[in-house]
Amino acid sequence: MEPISRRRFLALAGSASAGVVLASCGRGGPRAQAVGPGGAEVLRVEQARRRPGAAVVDLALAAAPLTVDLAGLTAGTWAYNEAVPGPEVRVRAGDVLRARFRNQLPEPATVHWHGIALRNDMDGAAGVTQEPVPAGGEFLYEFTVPDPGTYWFHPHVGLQLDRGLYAPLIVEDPAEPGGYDREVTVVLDDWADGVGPTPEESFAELRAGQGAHAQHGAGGGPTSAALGGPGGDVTYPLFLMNGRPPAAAPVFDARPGERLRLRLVNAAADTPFRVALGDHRLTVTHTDGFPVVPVTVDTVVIGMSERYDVLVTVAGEGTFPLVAVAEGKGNQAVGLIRSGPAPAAPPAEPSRLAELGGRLLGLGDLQAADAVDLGPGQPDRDYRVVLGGGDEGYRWTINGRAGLDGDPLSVREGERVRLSFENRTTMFHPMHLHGHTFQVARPDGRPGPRKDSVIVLPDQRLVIDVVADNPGQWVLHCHNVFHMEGGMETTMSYLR
Ligand SMILES: [Cu+2]
Repeated sequence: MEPISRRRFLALAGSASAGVVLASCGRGGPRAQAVGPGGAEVLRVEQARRRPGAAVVDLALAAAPLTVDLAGLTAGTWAYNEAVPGPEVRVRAGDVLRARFRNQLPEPATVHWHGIALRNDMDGAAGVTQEPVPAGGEFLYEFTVPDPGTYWFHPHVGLQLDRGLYAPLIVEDPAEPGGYDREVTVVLDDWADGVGPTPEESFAELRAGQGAHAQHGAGGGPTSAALGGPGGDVTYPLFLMNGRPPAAAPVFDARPGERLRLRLVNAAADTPFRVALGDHRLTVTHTDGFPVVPVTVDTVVIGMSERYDVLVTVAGEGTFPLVAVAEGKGNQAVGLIRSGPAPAAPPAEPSRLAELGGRLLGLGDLQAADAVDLGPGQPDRDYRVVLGGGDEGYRWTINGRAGLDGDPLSVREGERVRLSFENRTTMFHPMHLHGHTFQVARPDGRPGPRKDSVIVLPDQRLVIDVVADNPGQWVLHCHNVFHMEGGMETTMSYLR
């Protein structure tokens, strides 16, 4: 089957009312058609998701320049609705989210609803599912939100995610089993905007071989044992929790003995975080929105774009540091859980928390809850996805090709598709598939977790299965935004 290049796709999508692209399937063979973002299949699946009488949640969302105060440092950035993070959006599973997006930035932008199994034409992937919204323009995103869990949204144009453009999207479960008294959303970010180089300057440095990557490429940079290599490529002056640096750490009030559900979101561009709570253990209940068999650990490393929901039982009265150390980098973001009449002062040296060196959650500790287990099955298609590059000119590749002009991974609706990642680079890559929640294969044969983003370690081979039940054109990419901009992206392309 002849692959469809992105440019050809866009050219043809614009001329076909249903967004359908024709691709010839070799001389004399049957013709295959790619399912366009607004294709009939996409609309059929959206119709099947939509329940009669579903609530519609309206959201006015503006992206615009903003000046923020970071504990006395004044920084210019770009943000949603004049806040970093942007507004926490809450809907219930089954609701329709209708977001009127106004782009008041000086350049084109989109909104990508990360992790949501939504209709393809609302995915916000610039150049794949829509043309970016021009400066001064508007776009109406309207889609059914099918699955409960912790999600987030951000732009899908260039390096914009590295600005302040991110916000949590919490999808409540109408059948929530509960088991906690209070929720706390914790959004982590690496920050240089307005106080360091722009994302474009950092990227140019990386391309020129002057960045952190060149240093660790020479063997002299910091590494993380948990990640088998460096934590990232860019040095950031600040790490933020809910938009605040450690000197203005956010305070989360609680009561002794309460059970808290912490919804941890890593919205950073280039930084994994190791999270721990002083004097507490963490019971992991969900990752990337989907439930797992609960497992209790001391600390978790969260790759870029991943989410972990953890339960903690507040030990008593006191102020407990919630620490997110930039893994392999060293600085940290900090918050405080305050219970009872304790002062909101951070204990000394939170980075020395014993929990940070305690039992670390491994991917192999996670098992899908029965309700979301795909079950055993032989794949209808099995693709190797070789992750390469990172050396000359900061070019990153999938199956030897950089960028969306490479061969897509063709699938058909209803198939079970296996992707076998092989990481041939010296860095970890948090690989993210749009529009689906895949299942990670465990070597022991037990059902691995359902996720939409998964860390693939250097030299690792990691296998995921995905049920192709959401037709369209879906980006598969590394969620280090510099790696993605350097070429580590492709598409999973539905054919009919
Ligand atoms: Cu990467």
